[in-house]
Amino acid sequence: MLELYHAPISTCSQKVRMALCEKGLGWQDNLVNLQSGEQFSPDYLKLNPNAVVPTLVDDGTVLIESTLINEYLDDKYDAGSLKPDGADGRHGMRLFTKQTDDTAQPAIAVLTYAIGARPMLLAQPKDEVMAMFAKIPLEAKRKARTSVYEHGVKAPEVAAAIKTFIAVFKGMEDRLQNHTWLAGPDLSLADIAAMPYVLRIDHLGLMPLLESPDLPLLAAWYERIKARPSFEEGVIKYAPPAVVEAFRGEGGNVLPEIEKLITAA
Ligand SMILES: N[C@@H](CCC(=O)N[C@@H](CS)C(=O)NCC(=O)O)C(=O)O
Repeated sequence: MLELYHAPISTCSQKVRMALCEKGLGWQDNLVNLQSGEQFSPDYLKLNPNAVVPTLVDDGTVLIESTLINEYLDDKYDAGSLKPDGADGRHGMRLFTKQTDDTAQPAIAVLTYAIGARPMLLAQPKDEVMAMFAKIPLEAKRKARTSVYEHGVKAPEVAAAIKTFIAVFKGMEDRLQNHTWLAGPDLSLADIAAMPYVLRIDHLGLMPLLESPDLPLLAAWYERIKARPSFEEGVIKYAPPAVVEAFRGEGGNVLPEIEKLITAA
């Protein structure tokens, strides 16, 4: 039996849920409330010492790291391969998933906390918020989280995150010059890895990053991936409309400042 510890709108959880749906696999939901800090509970830390979601438990085997979980699912379960044929295609796919893990994931966390989550955190007692941040195991992440909580979109990490997404989206556009999907003619784990970042930028209302006339293939790719049944089933079904609406509203409030950062990037 597959048990997934995840959070409804977490990008890494969306990635694994979409892969599970593409593979036609069912799973049991174990929701982890990231806002209240359930990721730091001693029981959860035994499963995932990094204090993050998702974690997959497959018949007692504990798996962490969303990219590696998706590779595991594709290796273990036959139906519908999510990897390109051939060593070079697979290298291309893994280069993309590695690069997005290294760059897009920390950058999306910065934008999400600076824009979407910050108002909710500011409404909580500061000492409680700081006590929660103090539990984040990685120093760089702890510092970035504190900086965007304190300074919002004026934090230097936000300007860096905008630059990161300009580069990530340009890289996707370049890949799409060669084939319909990011790593070949068929949808692969590369597309599933990219989807949550594009969606989050959309949910945060940062459309100038996506709707550039220089990114026509990315726009068409986004429409194609949204049309997959796995997108509805694994992603949209879990996204609370009130949270998405709140994210868009907060994004709208800071859009003029974000546009300045895009111009300066
Ligand atoms: N490299 C990890 C990153 C996981 C990650 O950062 N998850 C976020 C949600 S997308 C999380 O749990 N954040 C909670 C926190 O940072 O406190 C993976 O791909 O699984």
